[in-house]
Amino acid sequence: MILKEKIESQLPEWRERVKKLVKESGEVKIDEVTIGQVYGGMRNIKSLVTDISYVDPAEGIRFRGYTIPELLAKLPKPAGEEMPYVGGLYYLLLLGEIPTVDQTLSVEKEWQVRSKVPGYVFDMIKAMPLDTHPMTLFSMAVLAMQRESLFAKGYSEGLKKDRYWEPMLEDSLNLTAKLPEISAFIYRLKYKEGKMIPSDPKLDWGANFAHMMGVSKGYADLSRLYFLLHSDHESGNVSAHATHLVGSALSDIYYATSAGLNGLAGPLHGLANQECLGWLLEVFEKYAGVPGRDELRKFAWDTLNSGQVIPGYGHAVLRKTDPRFAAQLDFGKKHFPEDPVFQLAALVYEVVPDVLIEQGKAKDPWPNVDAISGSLQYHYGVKEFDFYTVMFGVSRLLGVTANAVWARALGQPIERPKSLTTAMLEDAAKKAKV
Ligand code: NMX
Ligand code: MLT
Repeated sequence: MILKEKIESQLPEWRERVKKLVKESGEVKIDEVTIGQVYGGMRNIKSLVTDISYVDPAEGIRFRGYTIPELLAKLPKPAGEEMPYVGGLYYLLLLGEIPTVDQTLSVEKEWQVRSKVPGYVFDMIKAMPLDTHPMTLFSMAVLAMQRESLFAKGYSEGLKKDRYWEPMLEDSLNLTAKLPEISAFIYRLKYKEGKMIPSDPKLDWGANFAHMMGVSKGYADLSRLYFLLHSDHESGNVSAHATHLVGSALSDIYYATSAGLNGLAGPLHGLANQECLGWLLEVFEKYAGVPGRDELRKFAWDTLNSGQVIPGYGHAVLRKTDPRFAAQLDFGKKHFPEDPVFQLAALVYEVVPDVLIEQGKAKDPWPNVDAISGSLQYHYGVKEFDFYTVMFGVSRLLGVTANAVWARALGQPIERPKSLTTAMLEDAAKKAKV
């Protein structure tokens, strides 16, 4: 398999590079930690490492060194389509190289042959109450497949540590291959009376998701874009960090990614995209359509004054418009500029940053990825917004599994930061003042 062969050939150099760095420069300081950071969600403490993506506060995400516009231009695309194959993105995330068409198709093929979802997963989902949140069903489905883990099997049979990454890669491919069908199954079960659309093996991973969702033409391109944009955002975000933390205990990919999905389900993280559309629709309903700027300003202030956040705005790292937001804005402007909910999301972008600046609390008044994604889904008729975080999860598992393979390959240790008591911090504060 090309992914395995290529990782195998890259590994000696990577292992040597990391070993040398730690041996020769392990004591070099890269950061200092303040009391504010310890009490403030560890914001901006430089304590994690990943080579798969990097978020620059002023520029936004680069995947393996490439910006989003670069990736949209360079990654291979299905004939006649606008957005790249997701298989090509996964190749890039895992290997750091832009693939050729053949290399891209080899990942798509790997996924296709591994795509059969065990029947017990569907039985379990069907056995749950219908009002269970789709993220709960999705995370349970991933966890249920833990019995399939080749890493867990290899570990229990005494696999050598330097080979751990191999079953981790197998598990990652086996898991990611099944995500389109599992997620579309949850959607159709909950919202389309359980009428399933069988998978079409002729379609690429992203288009097959769109097909199984039962959504019209154009949605395959949006799905591929969505899966690319949400895949990775360096390693400190809740879903990536939770996955890494759990994986660091040598828990397998199913345990680790299910944990990551549970973090993604929080309203300050992935669930914000469902809340964003809810907020937009509240505005829409109140003003019976797209309001004027002053009305929108007032609505935003009312939200803030009632103690709520404006979903989709602000970010822990970014200090400018999220380029993932910009890519989706461009998509909407190109394909459906007249759509009123999309127009509202675009108008919010013109009005809300000034409101947040005036309020003076949010460090980043600009939109993040979630501020607009729901309005694009809504346009294609995917209006059940509590499903949106599942799509975020499908995409995020691409990034976190690629990270997990490399964490094993480089033998990253169990995570265990140190905690202090408040009295110790008070003591440190007193000493600092002397
Ligand atoms: N609306 C209102 N207040 C805000 C917003 C916002 N959109 N963003 C930040 N603030 C407030 C924040 O609640 C905090 O208030 P307080 O001091 O009273 O606790 C203050 O501004 C300072 O927060 P920041 O340091 O700017 O933000 P932080 O890094 O703590 O949190 C987010 C980042 C993203 C959690 C925060 O901006 C937020 O809650 N945004 C809305 C929810 C959202 O869009 N989440 C999606 C994140 C992206 N994702 O895909 O996961
Ligand atoms: C993400 O994509 O995970 C979000 O933007 C949150 C983050 O990066 O902190």
